[in-house]
Amino acid sequence: MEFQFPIMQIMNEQGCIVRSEYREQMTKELVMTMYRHLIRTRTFDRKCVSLQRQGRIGTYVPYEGQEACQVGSALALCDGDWMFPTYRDHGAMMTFGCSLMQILLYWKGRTEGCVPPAGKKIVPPSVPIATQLPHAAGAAYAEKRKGTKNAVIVYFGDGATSEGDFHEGLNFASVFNVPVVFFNQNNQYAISVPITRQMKSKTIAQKALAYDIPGIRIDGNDIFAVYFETQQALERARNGRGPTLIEAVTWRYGAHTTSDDPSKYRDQEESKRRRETTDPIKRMERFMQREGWWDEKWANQVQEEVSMEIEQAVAEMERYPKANPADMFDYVFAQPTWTITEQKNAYFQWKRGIEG
Ligand SMILES: Cc1ncc(C[n+]2csc(CCOP(=O)(O)OP(=O)(O)O)c2C)c(N)n1
Ligand SMILES: [Mg+2]
Repeated sequence: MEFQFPIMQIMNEQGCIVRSEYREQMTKELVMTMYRHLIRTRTFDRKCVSLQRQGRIGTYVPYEGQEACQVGSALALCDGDWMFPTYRDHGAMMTFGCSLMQILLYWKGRTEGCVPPAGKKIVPPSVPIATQLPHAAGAAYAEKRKGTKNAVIVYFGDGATSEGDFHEGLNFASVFNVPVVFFNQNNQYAISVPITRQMKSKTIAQKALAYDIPGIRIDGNDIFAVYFETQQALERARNGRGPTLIEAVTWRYGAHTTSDDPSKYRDQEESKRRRETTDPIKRMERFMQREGWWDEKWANQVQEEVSMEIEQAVAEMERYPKANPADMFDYVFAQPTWTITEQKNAYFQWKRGIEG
């Protein structure tokens, strides 16, 4: 059976608008806000890779190349909405209001990095693949029962759609008709496994058919397609019209994590070529140039401002009080198991030994 899910674009690779019905909503103000967030997220990501290489944070998960997915979708949210991110979605988290210092603390391995900012419902990143989808469906169900207009967005990768939790999350959301947007970033790899080796379906969007919910396939490097489609999905959710599955087709330029070497499983030329052709930031710059909105001086100033903000956050993270090693054991269960107590005692015995 053939399912037709063409990739929807609003702006093509050359920065031309191909869906004129959206043109009026693309104000200069919105475009400048989007551009600032794109530069901020990319600069932060590069800084984090460098901090990891210097041993100043732990293992890090880069998202470079996927900024339009994360910025565009996060900007479409309202203050009272929920965000359920994965380990690769701190670009979305910072755009929605999580501080850079908080995100740095997380990558430093600190539990404090998981505390959501005041007034924002940003759940700590899920590392176990797809577990956040049923949680998101549950949070959306709670909002529905409370009778609010709040919606939920949940992020996940292409690999996550091969997990049972993906199907359970979509099924619950569909059956209970709850206000959730399932936002898939199809970066075409689950670590080293290309999408063609983990599913026979040609698209992820078509999986929505099984749950009788809208499935939309968009160009994830086109920030306008991401922003407007997410906004419409959220709107449907708020108006009692249930969940949507969005497949945003994208590409990660770098490694899966800082412990991965992508040259072992894919041709590096592909990422190099994509940087020149489909890059979400270059595309936005081409659009701004076409509109006559491009201002080199302003762009330099944006870069300077975000770099300064990032440097300040790094300094703040490095001044943060040292972690208490007992935290590693105390926050696993509400009541510690005997194995954890044994490990804790062994650790402190060893520590006393080396400290004399
Ligand atoms: C339940 C579970 N199984 C396996 C892993 C190991 N693992 C970490 S990331 C990953 C790949 C996920 O790929 P995808 O969903 O496409 O997300 P991406 O990393 O590409 O953003 C795997 C298998 C895990 N974290 N959790
Ligand atoms: Mg993936």
